[in-house]
Amino acid sequence: MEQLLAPLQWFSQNILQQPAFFVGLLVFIGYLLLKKPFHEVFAGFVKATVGYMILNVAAGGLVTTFRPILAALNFKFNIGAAVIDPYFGLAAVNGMINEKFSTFAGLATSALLIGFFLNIALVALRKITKIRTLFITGHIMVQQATTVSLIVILMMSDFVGENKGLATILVGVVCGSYWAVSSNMTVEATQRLTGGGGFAIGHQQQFALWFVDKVSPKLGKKEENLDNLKLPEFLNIFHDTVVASATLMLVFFGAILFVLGPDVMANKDVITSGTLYDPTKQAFFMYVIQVAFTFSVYLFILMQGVRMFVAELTNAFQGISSKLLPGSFPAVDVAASYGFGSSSAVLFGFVSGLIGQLITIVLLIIFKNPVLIITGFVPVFFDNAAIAVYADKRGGWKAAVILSFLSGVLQVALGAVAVALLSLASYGGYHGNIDFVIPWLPFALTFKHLGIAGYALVCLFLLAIPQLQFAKAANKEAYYNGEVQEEN
Ligand code: ASC
Repeated sequence: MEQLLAPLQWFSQNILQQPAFFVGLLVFIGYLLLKKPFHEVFAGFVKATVGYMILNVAAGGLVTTFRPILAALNFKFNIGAAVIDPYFGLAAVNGMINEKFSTFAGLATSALLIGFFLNIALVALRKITKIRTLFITGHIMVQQATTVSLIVILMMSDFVGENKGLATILVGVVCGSYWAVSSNMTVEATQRLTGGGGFAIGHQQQFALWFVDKVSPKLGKKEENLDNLKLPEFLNIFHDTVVASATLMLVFFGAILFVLGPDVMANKDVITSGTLYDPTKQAFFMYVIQVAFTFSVYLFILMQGVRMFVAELTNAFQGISSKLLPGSFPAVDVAASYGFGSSSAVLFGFVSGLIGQLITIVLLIIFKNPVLIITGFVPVFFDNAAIAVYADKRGGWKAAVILSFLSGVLQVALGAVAVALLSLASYGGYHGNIDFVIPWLPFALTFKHLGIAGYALVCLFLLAIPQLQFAKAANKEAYYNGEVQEEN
C-alpha cells in the first residue's frame, strides 16, 4: 500500500499542488493527444509553465505592495480592506488556507481536475444532462476552485472536519457542475451576439450574461445602440489597459495613502513588511504615485503571464474537447466576445460599472461598514464590459448603461457581504466577479445553513437549469447544434 501511495503522493506534492507544473502538464498531454510534433509539445509546456510562474511573481508583487496599506489602515482606523479582484482574492484565500487550514493546502488543483472530468462526463451524456459546453479557461478554473475551496472549508466545517479527500470531492463536484451549467447558459446569447460563432463563455459572469440577454430587450431598443453614440474624445485613453488600471489605482490608492499620511507610512512599527516610506529620500507625493503605479506594473506583468499560458491551455483543451467530444461548444474567455459588439461598448460598461462601484463604496463608508472595499481592475473592467456588450446588442445603450451600473453596485455591496462571511478582510481581497456574488454568495449561505443537504440542493439546482432550458427550447434540434434563434 505504501509503495502504491508513494508515487501518488509525489504527484500530488510536485504537480497537483504546483499549479505552474500542473498547467504545463495539461498542455503537454493535450498537445500529445493532438499529435503535435515533439518540439511544439515541449514549447507549449515551457510557455504554459513559465507563463504561470510569471503570474505567481506578479501576484506576489501585488500582495507585497498592498500589505503596508492594509497594516496602516488597520493601525489608523482599525478597519480591514479588501480589493474585489480575482487575483487579490486568490492571494487572500491562499494566505488564509496556508495560515489557518494548512491540511487543506493544494486542494484546489486536485478539485479542478475532478471538476474538469465531471464537465467532460456531463457533455458526453448530453442527451440526458442537456449540457453542451466544456469550460476550458484554465486560469479562471484555478481561481474559482480556490475560492470555492475556502467556501466549502469554512461553511461546511461541521461536515468536512479535517478530511481533505472529502473536501476535494465536494469542491470538484460543485465546481464542475457550475462550469458545465453556467457556460451552457451562455450558448444562445453568445450565438446571437456572434452570429453563430460556435463558442460559449467560460469565465466569471455567465449567470449575469444569461440574465442580461433576457432583460435587455425590456430596457431599451436594440436599434439605439452604442455605435450611434458619440463619446468624449478623452475617454479613448482608457482603451489601453495600462492607462485604465494605472489611473484607477492612482485614484484609489492615492486617496487612501493621502488619508493615511506620511507619518503612518513611515512608521516602522506599523509597516513591518513591504516598502516603508522614507521621508529623507522622497517626497510623499511621489511615493504615493510610485506605490499606485507599482500596482499597475504588477497587473501588466500578470496579464502577460496569463496571456502566455491561456493561449497554450486553450489550444490544448480545445484539442482535447474536439477529439473527445465532437460537436460540443468550447466555453472560452469572455474577452472573445468583445469583438462582436459595438466598438465603444467595452468602455461604456467599464465606466458605468465603475460609477456603480464608486457610489456603493462611498455609501459603505458613510454607513460605517467595518471593511473598506477597494475596486479591483478585473471585475470592474471585464465583467461590466461583457455585460454592456451583450446588453447593447439586445437592448441598446440604455440596457448597457443600466445593467453594467447595477452590476457595479452588486459587485461592491454583495462583495462586502462575502468578505465578512469568509473573514477575508485581514487577508486583503475577495474574488469580486459578478458570478462570485450571484449565485455564489447565496450558494455559500445555503452551505452554511443547511450543511450537506444545502450542498446537495445547490448541485441539484444547477443540474436542473439545463433541463429547464431544454424544456423551453421550441426547436430541440436547434438546442443541440446552437442554431441562432431570434427569440425564445
Ligand atoms: C479574469 C481574470 C483575468 C481576466 C482575463 C480577461 O477574470 O482572472 O485574467 O479576467 O481572463 O481576458
